[in-house]
Amino acid sequence: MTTTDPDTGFRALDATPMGYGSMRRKEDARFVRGKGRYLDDIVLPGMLHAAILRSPHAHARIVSIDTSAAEAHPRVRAVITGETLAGLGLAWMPTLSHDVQSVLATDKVRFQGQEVAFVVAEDRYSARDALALVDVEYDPLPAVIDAQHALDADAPVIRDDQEGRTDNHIFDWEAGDAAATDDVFARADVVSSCDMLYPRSHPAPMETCGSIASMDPVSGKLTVYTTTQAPHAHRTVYALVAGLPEHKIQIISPDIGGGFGNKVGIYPGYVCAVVGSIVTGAPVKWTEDRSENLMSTSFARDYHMRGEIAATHDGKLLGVRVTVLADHGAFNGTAQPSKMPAGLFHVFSGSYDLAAAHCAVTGVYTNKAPGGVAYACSFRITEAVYLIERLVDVLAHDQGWDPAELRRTNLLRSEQFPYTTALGWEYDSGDYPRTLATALDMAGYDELRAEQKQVRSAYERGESPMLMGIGLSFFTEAVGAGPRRTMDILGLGMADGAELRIHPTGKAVLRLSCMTQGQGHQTTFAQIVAEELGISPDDIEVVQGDTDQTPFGLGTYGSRSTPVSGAATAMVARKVRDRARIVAAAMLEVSPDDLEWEKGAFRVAGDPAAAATMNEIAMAAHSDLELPDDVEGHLDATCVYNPPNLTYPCGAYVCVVDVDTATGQVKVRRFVAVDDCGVRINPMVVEGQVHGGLADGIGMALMEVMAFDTDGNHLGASFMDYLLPTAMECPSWELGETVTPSPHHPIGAKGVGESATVGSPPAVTNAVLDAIRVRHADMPLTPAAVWRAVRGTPLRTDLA
Ligand code: MCN
Ligand code: CUN
Repeated sequence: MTTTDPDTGFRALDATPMGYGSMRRKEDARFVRGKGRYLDDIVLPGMLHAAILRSPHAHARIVSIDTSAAEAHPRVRAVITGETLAGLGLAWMPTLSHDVQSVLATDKVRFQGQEVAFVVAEDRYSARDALALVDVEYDPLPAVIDAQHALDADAPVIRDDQEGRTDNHIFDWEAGDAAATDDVFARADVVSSCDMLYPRSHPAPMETCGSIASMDPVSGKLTVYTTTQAPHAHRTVYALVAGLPEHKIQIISPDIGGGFGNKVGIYPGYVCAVVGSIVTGAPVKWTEDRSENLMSTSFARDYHMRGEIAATHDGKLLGVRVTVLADHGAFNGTAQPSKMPAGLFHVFSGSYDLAAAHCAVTGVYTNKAPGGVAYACSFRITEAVYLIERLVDVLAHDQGWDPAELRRTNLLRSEQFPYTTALGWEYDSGDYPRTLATALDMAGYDELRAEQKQVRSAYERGESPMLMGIGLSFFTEAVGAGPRRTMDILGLGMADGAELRIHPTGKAVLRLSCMTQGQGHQTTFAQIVAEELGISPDDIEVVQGDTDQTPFGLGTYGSRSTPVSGAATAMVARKVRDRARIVAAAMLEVSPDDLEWEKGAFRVAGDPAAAATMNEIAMAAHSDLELPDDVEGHLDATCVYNPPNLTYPCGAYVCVVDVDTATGQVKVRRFVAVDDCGVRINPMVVEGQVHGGLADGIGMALMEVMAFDTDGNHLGASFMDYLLPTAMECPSWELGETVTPSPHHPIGAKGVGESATVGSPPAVTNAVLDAIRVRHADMPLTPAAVWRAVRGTPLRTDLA
């Protein structure tokens, strides 16, 4: 149970802990004073500004592009088109999924908002003005907007840039044992099935994406300031694309105003900024505006799923079968481990002990923006958890079973861990029944059901339009990709480096490859070192986001920072501690084996007065103290951590809603969330992560959708149309916890950054559908969708 202040709802703070515990975030001293340093705060001498001309059509052939009027603009310094780039071999770039993506269109445009021309000017306004002077003649083509028709025989072929292509099919991929699963279904007493759409959405970080590229013509060094969650991965991709060695490329990620997956990929604007800098000989800055962000840089989800669940008469779950149609947009640019085109979707057997499971995923091209997977998804686990948690509720609905009881009797039991699922994942640890019981207790489940009955009677008597719903979800997350043996991105194995240096005065600097976007790494990674070495977190500086200053590693996404970089941090601190033991032994003139570690100092066993503190050891390590021959001086270490397995956090969520059947309006009355992410480094930061993710879930379930009309016009390109949840829609969260440490992680921690985004959408959806007793309706359950569902005519919200 957490120590939450009952009046404020916030966790009570500990004094600055010498290790784990709730302490205020070190970075907030800057952020709350407006002293963050974001991309927009960086101004380089002579910097030029760029803007991108985008396609108004979802699908059209480019007949001609006339740039002469734009070039004649007095403040324009360069106009770059696909033709310019083709001359440099840069008109197309590799995507994260072994496809290519157009940087600036040469032949066709394939989605509304696609990049067509890049204008570099002396100021931002002139660059924007000059866009209107570029004259593009288009020959519009019919567009493929509904993924369910992408494979129709008469569907227009989107990717005719690929030789011999006659359709919009990208891949077929499957996981699990099809025959065993069919067998289980043949033997089952009851089967429920359901078609469901996890609609296209957007990460929508507060800061949009951008880049400042500066190519030094003398040294030949390219410096790129950019909003990236993965600086080292970006550098390697630039190296491969531009043919420059890594040491001639420096990627600097300044403060990031939210990433949520939106800042994993490399966008055409980034590449154009580099070319712009080469062409003009000056630094070039490109930043997208809100509409460009929503229309062009990444999307999330867009999975059309058909799921089936099999069970016995008495409610024992047996198996799950699913087929997925994945809408990947015009270029296959989704980010996930290379060998898994549907990411980690195949954890969809969830938190239950199933005999068999199978999925078949088909990816298709449509005339929509590329770059899927982003938005706190743990590589598609959002979709997987939604699928199974909706299916369990559909089954309960069909059989008249209680959804809490159905979950309780089928959850994995703690003695089954480590547990290998029917799909081959090895879950590391968990106490699922206790986690669920904690949530149901906190919610007062039985009393809620009793109240719901009364509310429904009043509704049925015609006294009130209101209904009440109780929605559950139980999720298992899989975070911390690697191991590198099974997981890579573009051939780069998913291990992370860490470097730790203790200065002579005992202060420390920790250098990491991961990149904070708001998660508080400056604080929490310092706390890991503090816990291991007994140095105050205030005395440990965490350096991230500059490839010249940090070791190689794949970056922050899929909640992998704590599982991978966090493990690297603990391991490197332990290496330093081992070195410190040798130094302390020399100081105290005893054998290293005679020393006992007590946080912050080594003491001589049996003579507690004889001790050396970390501060003293640090100074001695840099002094003239004589050390054994094979021991170098100083106090530092490096480490590369290759995770042996993912970590598997879990959680049980209970959402209570009030639904007005007259208006379709849903109010989330209560939300109980019990998360288990193993050992918590900074419980306050963990709760902040959970709060954010729960709000995301309300957004997804009730309001967020990237809708298109049949011509492919994007209907959500501003925050007036693409609705994000605010504090107004959120209740005061009620959080709880269980702690089952990860057995293979050096400090027992599991990632948590996406848990709530993964776990909350099905809880909210299940609550609304529970209220109105409707078997299924797709998210977002907007007032219109709820109103229609109540009246038996469901609405497809992603198409207009
Ligand atoms: N933490 C902890 N104890 C644990 C687990 C985590 O104290 N047992 C702390 C960590 O030290 C870290 C934070 O919680 O400060 C999140 O850790 P982790 O779960 O490792 O996730 P990452 O740091 O890798 O963050 C990535 C994750 C992802 S993938 C998305 S998307 C997302 C999310 O984080 N984007 C965010 N949360 C976000 N929060 C903010 N404010 N902004 C974003 O862009
Ligand atoms: Cu999938 S969004 Mo986060 O992994 O950067």
